[in-house]
Amino acid sequence: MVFIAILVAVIACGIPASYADNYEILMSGKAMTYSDAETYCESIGMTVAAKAIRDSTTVKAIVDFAAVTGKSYWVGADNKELGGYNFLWNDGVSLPSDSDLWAPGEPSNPAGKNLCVQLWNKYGLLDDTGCQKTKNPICEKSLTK
Ligand SMILES: [Ca+2]
Repeated sequence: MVFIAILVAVIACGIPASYADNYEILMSGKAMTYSDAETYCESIGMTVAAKAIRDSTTVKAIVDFAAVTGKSYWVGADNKELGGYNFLWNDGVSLPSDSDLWAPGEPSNPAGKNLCVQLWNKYGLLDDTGCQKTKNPICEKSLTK
């Protein structure tokens, strides 16, 4: 049996905090650019969520919470290094364009130079979009290191 206790931190509302069994997860209530999301997560000793999104149990809890807030969230992946369809998670792992994590028809704009990846509230799945848009960050800290 997998134990998951989800307590989600929504900063804007002051509601604390989110934990899964292998990850501490913080889903911020404040929208910001992707770059600012990276800075924000780092400022609290976390990174924009990547491993937790690849973890089928944890991502389900995250998607369920996102459905409650109705927000779209940055996850830690972009194609800034390699361009095109070559999306990488921020820990260097490839995010293939045929991954089941993508929303229907996504990634949709591989010609863009600067594309970051959101957990899109429309589908509860991933979408490539402009890094300057403002989304709420999902930060993670692995508890298993
Ligand atoms: Ca897209």
